[in-house]
Amino acid sequence: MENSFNAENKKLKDLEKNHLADEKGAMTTDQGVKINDDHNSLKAGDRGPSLLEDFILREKITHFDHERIPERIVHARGSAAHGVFKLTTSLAGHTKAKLFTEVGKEVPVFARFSTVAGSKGSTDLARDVRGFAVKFYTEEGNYDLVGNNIPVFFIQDSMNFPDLVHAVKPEPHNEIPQAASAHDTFWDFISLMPESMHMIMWTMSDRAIPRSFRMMEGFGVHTFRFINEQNKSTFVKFHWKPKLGVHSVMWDEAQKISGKDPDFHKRDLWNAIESGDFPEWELGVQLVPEEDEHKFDFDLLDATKLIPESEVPVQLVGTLTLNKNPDNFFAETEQVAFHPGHLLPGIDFTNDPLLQGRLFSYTDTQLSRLGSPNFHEIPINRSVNPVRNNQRDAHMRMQINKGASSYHPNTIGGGCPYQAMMQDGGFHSYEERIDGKKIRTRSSSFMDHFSQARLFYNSQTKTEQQHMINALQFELSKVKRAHIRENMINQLTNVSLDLAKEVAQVLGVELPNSPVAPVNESKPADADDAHYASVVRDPRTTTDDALSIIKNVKNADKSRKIGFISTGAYSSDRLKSITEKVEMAGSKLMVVAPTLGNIRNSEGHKVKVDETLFNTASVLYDAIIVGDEAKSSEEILANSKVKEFVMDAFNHCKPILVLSDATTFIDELGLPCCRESMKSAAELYIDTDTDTFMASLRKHRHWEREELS
Ligand code: HDE
Repeated sequence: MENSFNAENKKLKDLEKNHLADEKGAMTTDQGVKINDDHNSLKAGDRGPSLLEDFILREKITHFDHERIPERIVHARGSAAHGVFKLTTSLAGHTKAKLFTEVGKEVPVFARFSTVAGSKGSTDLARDVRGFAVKFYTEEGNYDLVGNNIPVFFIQDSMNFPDLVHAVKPEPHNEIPQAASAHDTFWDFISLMPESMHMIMWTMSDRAIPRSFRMMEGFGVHTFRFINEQNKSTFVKFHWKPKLGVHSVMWDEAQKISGKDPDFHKRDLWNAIESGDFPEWELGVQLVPEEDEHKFDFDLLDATKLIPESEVPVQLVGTLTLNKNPDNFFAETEQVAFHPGHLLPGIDFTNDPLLQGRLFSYTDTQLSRLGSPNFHEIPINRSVNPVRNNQRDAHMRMQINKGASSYHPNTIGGGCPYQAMMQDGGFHSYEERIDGKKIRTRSSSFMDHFSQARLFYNSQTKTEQQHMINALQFELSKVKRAHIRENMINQLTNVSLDLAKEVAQVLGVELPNSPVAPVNESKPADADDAHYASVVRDPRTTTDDALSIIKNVKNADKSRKIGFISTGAYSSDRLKSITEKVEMAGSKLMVVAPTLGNIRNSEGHKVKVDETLFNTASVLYDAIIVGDEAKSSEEILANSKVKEFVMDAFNHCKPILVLSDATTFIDELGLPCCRESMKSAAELYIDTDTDTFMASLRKHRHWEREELS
């Protein structure tokens, strides 16, 4: 059997090779017949009607007519890359999965990042959760870790998922708005689902507008199980930690990027990999011994909760490196089929009711999206371990199964394929003891909806809290129905009265003096009233620094795009030394000038222009260098595009290096915050020398600037 599979596989590979070779040769029909004329249909006379017998035209148009497949219901817009995973620390004590025990072995992977709400052609910079799905092609079979860049989810039970998605997608009557949660149906649903408040805190934070896929964390979200050789189980939560650190953009910036370059994240990932700047993440695990299942003040099975890193530290155990872009977007990124149920021996599910629903959904959706139960035969979905079973036929079957038996048990096929013993790697579900009534309810251990929302809000810096307030003000002010805005303010009072107050004041909603029980708060039938009230409205304010982006800034000077804005002439000595420093840090300097081609420096040498002031924008750079020793500040800022560049960079708190006379430059800029009392460059966080500029870059942003105006 194995030989026949390998032979088939080889045949397919040869076919693929031939196919590729053919692209360099003569054009053919799908049947391999060489085409002599691909520009004119067959007609009766040179001005006559086209003929039905034109099989070449019919084949071309029929194929074209069927080119699209349904986009994913959620996570439709995505970008992906190939890479490798390498384990650095064995988890053999906890799991028998070779992926997590064979240190140093390179396992091929395919990772896809996505936005959730928008269609395939929507913008990358929507305020949204990002999908972070990784397929590991291991020798024991495919393993998919299908996670997000936020460690919790909106809902606790899969029963609510279609409603959540209907609510966030464009409204059904007019299909507006695209890729945005700022509309009535989303907030109506959220205002009636108190359990969503923790996730809402995350989506209203800067986590929902990442600077790059390469600069976001990933989380498995659910609690999974590891099973070791002795069949002992350990609970596990998975984390991806980006080596470039976690960085985000600002909301105003995100909206502008959406117009200037809706493919910003897609392009960023593609270009980084093409230039050999391979993105990397460390895989982390939080391990909880089975005996400790109930030691937390939340339920490990509740996907709206995380395990604070301050309670269970994340152990780093391996590295993911993405090192190759796909050859074909459709064949790979579009057709890849992830599934949280693609598991390996040594890894198992828990009874998280959100996860349990997903186990059904992902195969089901592939059947309608990819059209056949044979989707595992599409090259990107194939297991590297040979597939042998008695599943047969169906649409688009590629494998040519040989022999007379397609059932088990059999004698005709010599009993093959046979069932693998557990000790030979046969998958064996964890023998969890289950003893319960068949019941349609929510466990009372799932009832605390606000403690972790508060934990998240309280763990943020003032700047981050302000961004969350601004986000809620923006989103909720887009809601037309006043009662939805009111319901939302009531929800927020349970997270923080201060937060609720700040948001309420721009919504024209009156703020209650104390937390208000949200509409539709569902108290589990078995919960005691007093206990329920104390848990749900628990005023504790704990913090965990791991939840803040700003408290953990690192490597912000790496892999950045810095715009050198030129109006024509500058001192080459200065540029050379800046370029050297920027490149040494691992970033890139791009020359932006009024026209493409070359500009001349002050010594008359030609310098290549990368982008023009008209085809790019400040929001597409991480930092800018502007000014010119050969020109006055007045001359430089007379160009309105340059002024716009600087103003945006200033407002988005980006590092700015000014090479000309800074005082006049600032004066000419006419920053609103400095009109009355002229501020110095340092007070405005504008740099005038390269070293301070490089230090600014390492901070990512000068958030202090937000407080100037
Ligand atoms: Fe998904 N989800 N999901 N999801 N999800 C899909 O599967 C679903 C959930 C996630 O790059 C779909 O192939 C249900 C949580 C990612 O191809 C669909 C529920 C998390 C991706 C589906 C959830 C995710 C998907 C759409 C609640 C984080 C993109 C197309 C019970 C842990 C994978 C597809 C890719 C995609 C269903 C909740 C992550 C419809 C029913 C929680 C990253 O099957």
